[in-house]
Parts: sequence; structure tokens; C-alpha cells
Amino acid sequence: MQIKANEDVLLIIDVQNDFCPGGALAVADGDAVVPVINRLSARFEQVVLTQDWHPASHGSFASSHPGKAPFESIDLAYGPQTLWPDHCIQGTPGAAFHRDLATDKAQLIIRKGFRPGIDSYSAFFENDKTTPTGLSGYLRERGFRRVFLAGLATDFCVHYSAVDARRLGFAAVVIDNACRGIDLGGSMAAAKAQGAEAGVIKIAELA
Ligand code: VGL
Ligand code: ZN
Repeated sequence: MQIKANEDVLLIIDVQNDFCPGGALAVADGDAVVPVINRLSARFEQVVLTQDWHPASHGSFASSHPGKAPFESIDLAYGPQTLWPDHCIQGTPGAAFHRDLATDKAQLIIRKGFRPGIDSYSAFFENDKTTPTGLSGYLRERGFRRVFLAGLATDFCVHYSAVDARRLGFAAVVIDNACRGIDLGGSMAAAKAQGAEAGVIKIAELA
């Protein structure tokens, strides 16, 4: 697959300490994506990063809901929400990008999940599916047409971002060897099926 310098953007999702081994919501082998993504970044003209960025006591934290445990689901005003361990709290080391992630190339860093009552898996919309992050307008104004996705986690923030990219009219390509997943209650299989349904292209690696 040929990278088009003026049309393609590499969207690097949530490569933060809390999603890496030793972090609060560690994704198995999560840090393995770092060297792969650094090599990808060098090949794109446009790179955008996302950063999961929650206030303390965020509504997606199990600790905010008495009697609830991480990885249980609850119904919030906008629908079902998986509850997570406290993670990526604004300004903490866990919310920082992995120290070896090459970030200088990034032209934009989108922070998400900062509203106390709404989670945001997607880089485009919060989990109410209507509150925009502004990323779509940015990509459109700059004339980009295709989004390549990498990062953490395959079955949550990468997946929701890819499906929303399609919904917004962008081509979306997930680079599998640059992602790692959580796999909660069949979420990897569900993401694969829903991604295919939405027209998300999945490639093993970017040759
Ligand atoms: C993520 C769960 C909670 C992700 C973020 O980056 O995939 N997952 N917050
Ligand atoms: Zn989060």
C-alpha cells in the first residue's frame, strides 16, 4: 500500500504509560507497538496523536461507582459503559506518552475523555456518539482523505476511531502489527466483525 504524502495521516492512538506493562490499564505487550509506530511515523508526512486524558473521579472509572468493579458494565445516560481501573489521569505519569514514543513529528495531539461524565474511546466522537473532538474538521480542512491507525487498544480506542473515520467519509486502514488489544468479553472478535462491516481495511503490516 502506497502512502500518499498529501492525503494520508497516521493516527497514533493512546500510546501512554497506563496502557503499557506496569500501567494501570495495561494492555498485554502494549509497549511492543512503540518501535513499530516510530518506524511508521518516519514514513508519513502527517502524524496525529491521541491522548486519553481523564480528570480524577472520571465517570468511566469503577472507583466512581460504589459497589462496582473494573471491567463491569453500567448504564450511563448515553448507554452502556464499561468501567475501568483509574487510568490516564490528567498530568500524571500514567497519562504521559511512552518515553520511547517518537512524538516530535506529531502536528496535532487530540486529548479525549476530559469531560467528567462521558468516556471517549473514539478520536472523533465521545461515547455519546454525538460530542465531537474536532478531529474530523481538522482532517477535512487540511484535505486529508485516508487515516492509518496504530496504537492501543485494538478493540477499543483504535476500533472506535476507525469505525468513526469511515462514518465520516474517510478511508480507514488499521495496521495490525502496530496495535495491541485488551480482549474483554469477546471484544476483539466483535471489533473485527464491526470493522469489516464498516469498511475498515485491516492490514498485517504496512509494507
Ligand atoms: C482505552 C479503555 C479506556 C483505549 C481508553 O485507549 O483503548 N480503553 N480508555
Ligand atoms: Zn480511558
